[in-house]
Amino acid sequence: AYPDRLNVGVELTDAMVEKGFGDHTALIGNGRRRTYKELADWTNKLARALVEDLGVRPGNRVLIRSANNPAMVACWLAATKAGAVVVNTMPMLRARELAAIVDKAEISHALCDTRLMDEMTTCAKTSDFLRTVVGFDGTSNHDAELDRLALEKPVKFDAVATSADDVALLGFTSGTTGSPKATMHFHRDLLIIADGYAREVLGVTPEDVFVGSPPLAFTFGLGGLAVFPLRFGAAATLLETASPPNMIEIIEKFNATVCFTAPTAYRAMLQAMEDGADLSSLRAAVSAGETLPAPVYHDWKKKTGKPMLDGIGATEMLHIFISNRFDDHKAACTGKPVTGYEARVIDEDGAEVPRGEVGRLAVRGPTGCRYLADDRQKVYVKDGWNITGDSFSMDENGYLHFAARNDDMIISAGYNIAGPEVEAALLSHPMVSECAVVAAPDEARGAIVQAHVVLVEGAAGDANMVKLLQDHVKAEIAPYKYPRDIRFVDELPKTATGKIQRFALREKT
Ligand code: 3SK
Repeated sequence: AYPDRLNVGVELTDAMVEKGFGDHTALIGNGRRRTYKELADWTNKLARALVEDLGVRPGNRVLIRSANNPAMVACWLAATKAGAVVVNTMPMLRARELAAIVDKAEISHALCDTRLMDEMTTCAKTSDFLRTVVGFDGTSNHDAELDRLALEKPVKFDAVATSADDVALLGFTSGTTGSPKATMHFHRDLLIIADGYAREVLGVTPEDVFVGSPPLAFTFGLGGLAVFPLRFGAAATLLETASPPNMIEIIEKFNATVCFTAPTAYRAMLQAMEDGADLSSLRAAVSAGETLPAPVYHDWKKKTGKPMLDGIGATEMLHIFISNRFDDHKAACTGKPVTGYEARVIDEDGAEVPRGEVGRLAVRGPTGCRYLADDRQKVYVKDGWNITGDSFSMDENGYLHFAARNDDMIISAGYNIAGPEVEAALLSHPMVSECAVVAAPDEARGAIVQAHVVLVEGAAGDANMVKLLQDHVKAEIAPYKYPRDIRFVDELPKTATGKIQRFALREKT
């Protein structure tokens, strides 16, 4: 039960000070530590600057562009207090990708780490919606325009008394097609995921210290590295570059207790433990974003004596809705629904399949999919059930087991990459006549982007061409999406009606 009027920005800051957490550490990052009181004051000053100087009004859509750092969290909370609907975005996005988001979400204001301004200003030149772009100092030196505007403001701000079911956040997901979809989440939803998954499954306490790799721009990261710690008076450590060595350094230095990352990073941490890394402070290792290989689960248990908690979430559902528990976990198993959620495994007609058989995973619960102005809503939500893009089976005891991803999404080292978007980038090169992109299994990354390319006549499919095309994709779209494996072929397998048969390429890999 939540009050009708609720602002999640206030709940995670001023309300925590009122509850007595003012002196507790809230955020650690970029060499600084901030208490809940400091965070409340900082976000109130920023919110004043947004409203009084930049004209942010309730319901305005505000984009934030930054790597994971305390300033990004402060900007998110400040814009939320001002009643804005926030879109958090990743630093890797190029102007074209930002423009698609700006247009879809009708963004009026963009708050951008000054180190990432170039692509933002390029994007602003092409947008009819974007009125204001303002820089903030992601290094926490408070040395940018937004910081200067905030500096002289009083530390009190009358936050907008939003309704619990006002939209607070637009989570973008590129889905299978590469054309971005925005999922709308309410102020209340952000508390539900904390009071559900984080409380019930993780048992978060004020003594916890969080660390992890998912970008705050994804709901996985925003929940795991900001909402969950701040809801319970715990501390969040934020890393701009969350490589396994950097995470290990933070775990050792701050005795981190809860880690959110993908299996690829846990594999590297296991290796580092062999070389002396001390991860004994971790009480909860959450694995999500890609399926947890059984050997990683077993090795972790053997080395640490604690379980690794595999779970599945989705931007559409906001966060993790099926998970293992500390006292109920097994290998190659995603666990059971988080309290409040229900899961079914269904066939094409929506009928439940027999236990043990693979079908489509359908879930419903207190959070769920609401796409912003998108016909794909009808496909994702049927009769109140969210039809995820995953195939699962449910065993006799109600445990869910992942089988496959239904769509063309490639999950590589925790990143979701839409195959068609990479194809579009490749096709924009004059030497490429046709192409198809699929996921190829990979030891280290789980999967990699593999491109099958037909070149224009006379072009040579050699190592130089591989490099040329890889560089081209990196310049067109976020570099992590580039095809690590390129194969030159004479023709692509197609149906009689000319559709490329990607499954035939997958079978070859
Ligand atoms: O698994 C995911 O991709 C995910 C997405 C959003 C929130 C949480 C998770 C684990």
